Amino acid sequence: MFEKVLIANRGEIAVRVIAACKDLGIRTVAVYSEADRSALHVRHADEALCIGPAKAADSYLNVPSVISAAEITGADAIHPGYGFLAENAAFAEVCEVSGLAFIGPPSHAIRLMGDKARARRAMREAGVPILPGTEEALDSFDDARKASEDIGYPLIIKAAAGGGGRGMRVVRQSKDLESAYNQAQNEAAASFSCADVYIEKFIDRPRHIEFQVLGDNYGRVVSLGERECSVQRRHQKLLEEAPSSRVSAELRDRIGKTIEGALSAIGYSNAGTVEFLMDEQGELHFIELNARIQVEHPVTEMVTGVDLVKSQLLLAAGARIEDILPETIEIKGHAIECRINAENPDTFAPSAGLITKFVPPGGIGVRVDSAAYSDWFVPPYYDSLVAKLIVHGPNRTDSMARMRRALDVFVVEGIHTSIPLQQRILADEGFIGGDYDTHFIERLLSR
Ligand code: MV4
Repeated sequence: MFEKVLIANRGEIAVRVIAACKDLGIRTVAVYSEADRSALHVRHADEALCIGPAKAADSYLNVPSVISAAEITGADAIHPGYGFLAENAAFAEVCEVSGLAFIGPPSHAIRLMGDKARARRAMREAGVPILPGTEEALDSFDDARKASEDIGYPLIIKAAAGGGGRGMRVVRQSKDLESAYNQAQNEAAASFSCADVYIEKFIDRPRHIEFQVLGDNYGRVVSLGERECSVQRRHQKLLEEAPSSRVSAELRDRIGKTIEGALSAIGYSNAGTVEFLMDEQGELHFIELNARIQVEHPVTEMVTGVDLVKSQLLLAAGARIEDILPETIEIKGHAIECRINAENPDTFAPSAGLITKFVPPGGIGVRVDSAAYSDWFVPPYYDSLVAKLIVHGPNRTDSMARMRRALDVFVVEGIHTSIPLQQRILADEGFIGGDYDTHFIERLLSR
């Protein structure tokens, strides 16, 4: 096992990774920017090094600074958390050649999944259902025209280097294809320095359902079931739950087996999330694979009892799946996570500032993953997540009741948060009935 792990991240995920290291008796190194001197992850780690100015590009994203910090402190592994360097294949490669274990998938798998068109082909070849569309970047508008004739309308043009919703164009009629194709290409080039785009059949009212996997270095991959992530606003998830009320045990097993085989075939290891869209018929279609631990991983931890971050550390150190996981993964009860963001309640713009009072809820079935505390200043440079509130109960009804109770007593003063919006969601009949899709928040806000 590793002796010392450097956490190349900040906020709640850095605190979460440090906790898993401590549980395993591993020493920890925090890195921080000049804006994060008083951050909680700095206090929790055994050692901490300042790696640069507030701007992420100069600190948390600065590869030479992060690698130097690992070398100076004698760390033998780096955990990237999510965001920042987590899905940077070049960074994973630098770790690999510097003799530092990268706690995540191998760089070749990160690179493959970073190209969404190639990822589609790899998954289709391995038997995972995908939407009709192209499996390579389009070479010309002529290519797009030909593809559109097979796929039909509506269709969606996506950036190959995109993901998470940026650089997409929905096209409903053939007369709009050319301008959409050109716009998508220009946007892709500007946002990702890669103009490659591909086409997919468009699903109008999808549910966003994703499967958690863990893989070892010996070709074994295991599915830990799904999360329902359709409650989102402008591609920012606000609430996630596990399991999904629309996924039967039969569908969970079938898709689980399929992705286990597919990821094993491409040499995937460590943690990953396979994203699907569910259509109106209840069929799942692969769209992307996220090669990292995700924000919403706790809901899977609550219903499976598996510590995913501890598993990442053990797997990266060479453990076998059969030595660290139960023989069969059972889904027990129901879990919900609310992402408590520091945001303006009207514009939803991130709102930095001093938290004058922070009193998180507790009690049976309640977990809070956070790096916030009373008198901490939320810096304006990073994402606006101040806490993840996670509840677990024997079933969805009890889980929702626990979430309402926890939201009601969660005290965050000095800044605005998303708590009032999440209280509205938990009071909504559509949500309570489990009948919602990715347009749910739009409809809620227009009422
Ligand atoms: C789609 C889609 C409909 N059809 N692809 C947005 C995020 C990115 N990961 C994929 N996204 C979508 N892809 C096809 N073929 C609709 C969306 C989409 C969406 C997906 C998940 C969660 C929220 C969403 C909000 C708007 C659009």
